Amino acid sequence: MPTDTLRFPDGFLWGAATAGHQIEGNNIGSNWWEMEHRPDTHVVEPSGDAADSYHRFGEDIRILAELGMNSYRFSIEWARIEPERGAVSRAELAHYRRMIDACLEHGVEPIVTLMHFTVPRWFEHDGFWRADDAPELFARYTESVLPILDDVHYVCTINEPNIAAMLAGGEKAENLVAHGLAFPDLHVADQLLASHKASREVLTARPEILSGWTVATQAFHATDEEGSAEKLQEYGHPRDFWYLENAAGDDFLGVQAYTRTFIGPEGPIPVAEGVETTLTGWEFYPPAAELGLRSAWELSGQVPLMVTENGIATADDTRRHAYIQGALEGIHRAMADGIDVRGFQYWSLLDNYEWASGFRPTFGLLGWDRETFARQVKPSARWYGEVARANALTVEDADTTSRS
Ligand code: GCO
Repeated sequence: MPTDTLRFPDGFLWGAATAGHQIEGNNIGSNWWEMEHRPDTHVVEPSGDAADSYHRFGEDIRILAELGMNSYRFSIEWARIEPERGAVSRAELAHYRRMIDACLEHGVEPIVTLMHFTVPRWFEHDGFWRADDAPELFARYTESVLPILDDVHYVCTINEPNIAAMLAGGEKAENLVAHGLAFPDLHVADQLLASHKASREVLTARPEILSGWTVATQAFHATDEEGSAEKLQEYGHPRDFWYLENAAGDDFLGVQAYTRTFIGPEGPIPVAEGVETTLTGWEFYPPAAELGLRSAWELSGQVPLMVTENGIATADDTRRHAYIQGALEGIHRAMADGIDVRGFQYWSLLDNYEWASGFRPTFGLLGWDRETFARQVKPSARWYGEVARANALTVEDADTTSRS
């Protein structure tokens, strides 16, 4: 089969993403831990020890680097840094500094997320994002973290504020995308934006840091029916576009994309019969990242972008390879059209705790033994690491494929 090579720019950040609560284990001070253990909880299982990455981060970062990646996106748990209102743990700050150091020692660019869905219990009890002082509290937390950010260049303030606002609107976090997204709590959306801005303001004390938030893009497609295009705007704006527009002026914007959503005149349509779906029930749709980038670039007024999450939950690792291949081809097309994309962070480095769905949807490049936590490198991880090392992707020749 004739092949072609798609080159990526020097310094392109090839990595994988994780979130503290989903991999660390025993994040007991967080609102999610508390919720997981309520008698009436809707989550299928608690996070427990998760992947024990709180203790095994050194090994995880070493494997990532040895595979060929040059960046790692991970999050700091606010609940560990500030377990009680106003009480900052120096030991936990030192823990996350060790993670940053582990990255630097391996030549890995650390991409640090400050808030990936979970917040301290006390923050939720004191009014959550609805509390008047929420932006101030988030800024104060950012100030606590500031001293450990030496040599960090990318900080994601708030992960998926759009999903966070929908969760706050009462949605149960059970596979939002597959069943249509709840209407967001607009007050929470405003509070998240204010918190993001307040955090960015604090981060300006370190001019070497580029900061932004990361948005879940949905690659909406209108059906041919009358009214679908209008519905797409009405549905998409408060759930997706508003967050991209409000990234205007930020240093960068994270795009997180997995699948697409069809919109008919009445709203979102479930995935059609016979279409390949993943373990989360989402359509297998590799161009999602490209479409997210195009939408983010346009709506933000050309803020530099990074794919901060893109991936697939599957038990068939060959589909992961195919998904990443397709996604990267699309990202390359977007870049060839002049869109500034700084990097690609596959979701996720490890099989992890997929929130209310528990451990069943496996997104990881690495698996791990449920008894011993021993890491297992999947073939897709070795292949992806080689792409990263080469800074180039081999594709079937354009003549023999339907690349357009
Ligand atoms: C999110 C988060 C991740 C998820 C991932 C797969 O998008 O919900 O950023 O925590 O695990 O997106 O659903």
